[in-house]
Parts: sequence; C-alpha cells; structure tokens
Amino acid sequence: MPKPRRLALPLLSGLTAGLLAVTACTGSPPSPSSTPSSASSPAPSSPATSSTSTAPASPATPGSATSGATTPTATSPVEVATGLDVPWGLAFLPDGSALVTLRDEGRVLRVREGAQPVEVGRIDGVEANGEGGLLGIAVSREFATDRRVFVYHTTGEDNRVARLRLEGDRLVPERVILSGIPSGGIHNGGRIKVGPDGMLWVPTGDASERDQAPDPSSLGGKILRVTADGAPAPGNPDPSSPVWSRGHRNVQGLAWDGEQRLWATEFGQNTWDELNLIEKGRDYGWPTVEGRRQDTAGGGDARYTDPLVVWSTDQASPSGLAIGVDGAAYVAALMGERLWRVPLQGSTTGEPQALLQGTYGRLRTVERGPDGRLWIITSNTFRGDERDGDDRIVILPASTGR
Ligand SMILES: [Ca+2]
Repeated sequence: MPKPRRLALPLLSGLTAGLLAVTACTGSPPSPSSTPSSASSPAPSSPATSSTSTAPASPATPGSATSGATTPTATSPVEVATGLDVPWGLAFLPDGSALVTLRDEGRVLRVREGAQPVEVGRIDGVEANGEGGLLGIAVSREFATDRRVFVYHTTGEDNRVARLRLEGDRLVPERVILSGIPSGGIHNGGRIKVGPDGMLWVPTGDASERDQAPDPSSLGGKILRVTADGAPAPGNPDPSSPVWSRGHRNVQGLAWDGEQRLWATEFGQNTWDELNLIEKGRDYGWPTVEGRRQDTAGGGDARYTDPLVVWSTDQASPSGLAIGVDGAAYVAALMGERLWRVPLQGSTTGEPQALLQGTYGRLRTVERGPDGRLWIITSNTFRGDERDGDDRIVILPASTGR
C-alpha cells in the first residue's frame, strides 16, 4: 500500500518546471494501429501537436499557480495541485473548479486554478484494495439546482455508486444508487460520467473473473446506463437491465464526441489495449477476443465488435479519455506514460500521436475543462517512479487539444 501522504502546496520549483516541457513524439509511432479502413486516412492537421512540439513550456514561477493570472490562452502548463496520493477521478463543477477523488484515502477534494485544494468530504465505506478504492466521480447536468454528485467506489464486498449533494464545500451523502458490481484487487472499472442524455454511465471491470464480462446477468465487464436513482435508464437494450454494452475487460475511460458518439478505453490483458466506439447492446469480445478479432485465435466471430484503435499494453494501459475541442480523443496512458491523441473522423480514427512522452510519467486521467483546456492527473504514487511533487494535477496549455 502507498504510504500515507499529505496534501502539499503547489510545487513550482525549478526542478518541477524542468519536468513541464510538453513534448510531442514526432517519430513514427511504433505500435498503435487503427482499423484497416482508417489506417490510411491522413491525420487532420494538428495545431496542438505542432505547437506543443515547437513551443516548450516556459518555466513556471513560484506563485503563478496561485495568482490566478493564468488565462485560457496561456502557453504554459499550470500545476493546480501536487503531493496527492493516487488521485483518480475528476469532474468539473459549473464554476470551472473540479472535484477530485483520492483512491486510497477515500477523500474528495475541490481543486481550483489559482487556489489551494480543499477537502469537501470523505466517502463512507471505501475499502482501498489494489486497484480498488474511491474511483470515478461525476456531476449532475442539473447541478445548479439539484447539487448532485456521484462517486464510484470499492467496499469490502462490491463496487457501488453513491449519490451525494454538494452544499457549499461539503459533500452530504444521500444514498447508494447502484451496488453489487463485482470488485477485486484488479479490474474495477469505475470512470463514471453523466452523458449528454443526462443519464449516468458506469463502466465496470471483470474483477478478474472473466466469464462475467459476456454474462448479461452480471454487472461486471459492462458499460451500464442508469438514472440518477440507479434504475435502468429508458432506452436500454433490456428495459429491466442497466447493461448498455458487454464483453469488456476493464473500461476506465468514457467520453462523447461532438456528435454524441460514445468512445471508451479498455485495458487489454497482455497484448492489446483498446479504443472502442460504443454502441447499444454490442458485445466487445472479452474474454474470447483481446484486441481485434483478426488478431485473436478463434476470435473471428462476427458477434463481437472490434476496437477502432489498439495499442500494445506497454504503450498505453489507457485509463482516462477526453475529447478535445479539436475533436480528437485524448487517452491518458499509465504504463505508456504519455498522452495519446487520436484524431476522430466521424466513426473512424486517424493515426495516434504520442504527447507528453517523458514529461509526467504515468497518466491516470484526462478531462476537458469548461474552457476547453485539458486537465491531466498523474499516477506515479502507485506503481510508478515517484518524483518530487507527485502526484499532480496539471492543466495543459490551451493550444493542446485545439
Ligand atoms: Ca474488446
């Protein structure tokens, strides 16, 4: 278990500033590959890539993160929090601040650019265990009136989703809305999001019991879609079930593009990580298929839906996912220690590009803020090469993702 840590001041030393250079991998990516139909498609021109590769970040100076002087047009990354122990989920409030979960401590912080993070609550019943603990967090689309916040967490017996209310800077529990999601030391899913339809989307993992993924009666290895009360959402494939899609191993990234298509990242086992386009009622293949059907012995069954992009697991381990203002998918890679940018062209994908390689280490989370800038969370305090100031939350320059 990671050692207990305390929240620290934003750390903006020269050493840290040296780590802030935003780099883009301009060489040919060695292993990610798109579907045959899209592999030959040229990537759209990418101001984000060209600008980040040619305009290294200027060194941050003490006080810059707390002065509030940084504007959305800034060309430098901004550290908004450092010294966090396994920060995991991040969801924005209407005022542009973010709620952030700490997996092992079971705490929720409110993080604002230009201010110190403050604790807004601890979640009852969290039992951190391996990859389990307090994971995803989501904010109601009607937050201005209902003040609702949802969290996904591991207990001693399951994973579950709880609903709370944020009153001022205090989280007040309401109730558990969904329970009985299989849990384990690994493969807990958990990156909940409120969709454009206002429903709560809940990606789960197989909790290392792979046969749960295709089983429609299990909540493991699924993407679930429920109401704010945890009931199966209207329009689900089976009106009596929360299951939207199945055959997933461990989904930890969900995001919708501008046409409201749902994309999801998924951890493979030993060979292929995935970016999937999620469609209602589909089976995404696990455990019969890892990656694409053509790459899996005996996996050619047309019942299974292939991913649009696959990476070798050491290049990705894709956790968070966001769609940038530029319409591209941004994937936070843990083992791959980089931010992947995947151009999206309708329902097909262009060639992935690696950003931030060698900059921050393992990346757990990426989310698009209300002003369009991308926020990332590092994850070096868990299975990583921990460096001074880890783990940190960084807002990338406005040019990244545009
Ligand atoms: Ca799959």
